[in-house]
Amino acid sequence: MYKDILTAPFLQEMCDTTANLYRLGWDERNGGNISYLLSEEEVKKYLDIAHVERTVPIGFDATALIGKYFIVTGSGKYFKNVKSKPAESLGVIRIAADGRSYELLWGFEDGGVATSELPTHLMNHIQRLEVDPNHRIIMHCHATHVIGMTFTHSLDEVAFTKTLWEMCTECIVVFPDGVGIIPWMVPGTDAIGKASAFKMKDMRLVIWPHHGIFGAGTTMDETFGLIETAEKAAQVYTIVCAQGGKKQTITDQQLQDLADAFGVTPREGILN
Ligand code: 2HA
Ligand code: ZN
Repeated sequence: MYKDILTAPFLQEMCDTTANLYRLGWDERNGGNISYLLSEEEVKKYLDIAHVERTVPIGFDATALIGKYFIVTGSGKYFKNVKSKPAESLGVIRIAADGRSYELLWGFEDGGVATSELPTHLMNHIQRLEVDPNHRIIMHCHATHVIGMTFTHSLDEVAFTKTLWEMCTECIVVFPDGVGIIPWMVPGTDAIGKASAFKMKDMRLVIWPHHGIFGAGTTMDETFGLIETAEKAAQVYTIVCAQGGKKQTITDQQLQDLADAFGVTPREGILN
């Protein structure tokens, strides 16, 4: 027989992470979304994979992900409530054989559907899997200080990355690839998905100006930690500006020394 899906580690990770993102103030109302690539072996312990509740159109060609399973947050669902209402707030889906729809195997019990940002999530998964076979997670949230910085700092991604690296010593070690920044665009569209996925080729953090941030990673902890580190740097930047600006900083040579000491390669073109 099947084990109770409410006890599944992947479901508990979704509940814990959405609760944390809410607690930190980064996912007000229905803000934010997460998708987590699961193996068929994991899903089979909890669900009859031959039983499909509903089939839902995706609206673009996700052929590269046919047969892949994800647990995803639902459209319009509040991160505040995921822990108390997992079966309404979350869904386990499989990309259908036509590549243009997904099969709902479990969840969204009040008739809901997957996140409005599904195009960006799936396009990002396709892109990240091409560069990292261990890739699993796409996470989006409205990280407060990162959003704030997109009003006051240049949106040039080289300059933005350099500032974040300067704000906390560990940043260059956590995201040596830097951050990508796309132009302001309407969320929920294929166009914003394509623009984000293009950036995800070279980096695991993509900022949507005046909106939020996307992170990609191999585990929930690692992806959360990536966003958390960028957000912390943006918070320090906010404080530094409020205190009247930098009087001294971590130099480019010191950033390079850090990269050397931790064995990471900083993105080309950022350090002088
Ligand atoms: O799901 O965060 O970008 C709500 C959002 C859309
Ligand atoms: Zn958003």
